[in-house]
Amino acid sequence: LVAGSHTILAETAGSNLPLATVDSEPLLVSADMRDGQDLSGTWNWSIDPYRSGIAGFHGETPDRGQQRWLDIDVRKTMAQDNRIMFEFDMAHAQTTALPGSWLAASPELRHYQGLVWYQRHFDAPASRKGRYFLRFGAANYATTVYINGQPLGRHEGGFTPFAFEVTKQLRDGDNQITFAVDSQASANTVPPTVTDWENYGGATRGIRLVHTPDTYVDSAWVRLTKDGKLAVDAHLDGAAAAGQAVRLKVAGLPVDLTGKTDAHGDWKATMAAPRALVRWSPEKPQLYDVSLSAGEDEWHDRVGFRTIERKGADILLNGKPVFLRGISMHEEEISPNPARIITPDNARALLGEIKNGLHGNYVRLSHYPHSEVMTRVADELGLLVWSEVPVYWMVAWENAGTLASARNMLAENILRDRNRASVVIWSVANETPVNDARNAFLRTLVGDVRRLDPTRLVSAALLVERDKGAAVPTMTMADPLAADLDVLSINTYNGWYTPDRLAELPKSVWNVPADKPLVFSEFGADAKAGFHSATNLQKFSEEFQAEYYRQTLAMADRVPSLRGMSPWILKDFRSPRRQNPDFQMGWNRKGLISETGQHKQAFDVLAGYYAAKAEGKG
Ligand code: GCB
Repeated sequence: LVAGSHTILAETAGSNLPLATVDSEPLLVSADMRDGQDLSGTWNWSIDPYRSGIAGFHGETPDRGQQRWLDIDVRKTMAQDNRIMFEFDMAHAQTTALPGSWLAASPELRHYQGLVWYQRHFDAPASRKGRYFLRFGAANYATTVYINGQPLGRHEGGFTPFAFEVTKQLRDGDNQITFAVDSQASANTVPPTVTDWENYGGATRGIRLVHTPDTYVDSAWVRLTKDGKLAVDAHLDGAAAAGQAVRLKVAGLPVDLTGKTDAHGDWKATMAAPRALVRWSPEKPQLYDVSLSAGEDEWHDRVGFRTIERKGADILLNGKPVFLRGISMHEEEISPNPARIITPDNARALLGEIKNGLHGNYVRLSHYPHSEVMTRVADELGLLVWSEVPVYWMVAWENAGTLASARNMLAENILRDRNRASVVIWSVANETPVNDARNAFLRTLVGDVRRLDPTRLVSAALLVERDKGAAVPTMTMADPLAADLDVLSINTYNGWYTPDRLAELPKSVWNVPADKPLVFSEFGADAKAGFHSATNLQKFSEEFQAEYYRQTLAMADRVPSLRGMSPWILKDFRSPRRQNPDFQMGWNRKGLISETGQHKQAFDVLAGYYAAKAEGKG
């Protein structure tokens, strides 16, 4: 799927184990709709700051003997034989609940970046047939997984799913999973060490034992094409994958498409979309139960059907121009102590503020792929989605391993979410510096998007050049990557990070290509909820932020090719960069709501603007 080999990031311990990528791992598309055993709940954990469980004192990979602590009763063994000694004993280590980052789980881990071991036991299903896969929704950043003491493999990247087949390794009765997850970023990781959000280490999304028949549908993509056809692409895995009879049905519609897989287990088919099909849109987020039967397997998903296109400067949803009334959002629940736990309720609380509170139709899920729960809830509520990979600020543009990692996470994200009607834009980067190595890196990612999913729009949040001599704020899009993108996206902070007077902002001049849609992918100002400064409009006051929004929205109204915006940001979020003791205390305060959900004045400014736009008055 991703051409070229994956160079393993050298600094990751245990790097002789196979790396799970889209080319080597099962994809298990729509795994959340499959039978399985939820392995959430109580796990034992132990920190390992020197990574001594995963590498010897000269950096060598430990042999089985050294790692016997993974699956024996350490206490009993040491009591019986005084020649034996282990420094890990996971069965007697402290416990925590997964999923969720360790940062929020224990005060002693609040600022811990490094390796943590997790272990739990579970009973395998009594009469087993078919295949079993251990699937992680995401673990941040580098994960090494063992079952019953045996290594399964590794994964890199903190925001996309991965799975290992464990059919042969499962034993009757008690089984045990151990994994080591290392959150430490480096100059070569994606993202690297410096960002503006909390690096939530750990297994932040669900862990499940997924069950399938011997031959199963590993990936399926069902969609409406621009020329009005229902299309399916599927891939089967297993001994009976080739020449298998397959059948696609859509509940409530006269769709019954049959065929046979080819010698590789692939099936592609199209049919005219039924007249009765109701297209998915934010106004009517119609979803259909889709099933694909193939031998013993029946693959399920809930899918919306819509088209998305660019025509000149317009974005067309189902053939009609749409203005993206959005906001940006991190994957962080509303809570005084978030742990990046996205349950359906947490996702609905966040996205509901956008849909119902702000009168929005769009969300930028920044700066990395969010939980699959989030994009499912976006489908259900009717919010268009910008989905992004964490190629953020300064990445090791010249490092082949870094590029391989970025390509793999982009592919994992696209393959996971291609069936989500909500997702309309894939973004490949945020605020990256223009230079040849970066341009080549990002063009490779744009090419990957076009190959894996030519049906959606491609973008990247870009920076503009500021004309220093001009009398009014004058910005020019000078990034050569603009030519490669469908949607031009600009992050702007004039009036917050620049000394521009807010009243001057509406006079701004934007020199951007007129023939492509432009979105303001970010603009924003910090405000501490409850801090007021009505007369002087001091920075960090709610009044300053509200006035900043009024003036920036007035500016936006004067940009002819503007087709949407996702101001920064829905909710205050944890960021180690933000240490002002009066206002920030470790939180980026650009939220329109506080971390506990309190609305600031600017929320109503944006809500009023979007309400007018939604009624066609804006
Ligand atoms: C940006 C970044 C975003 C930051 C934001 C800020 O341009 O894209 O990640 O959090 O500015 O608050 O400075």
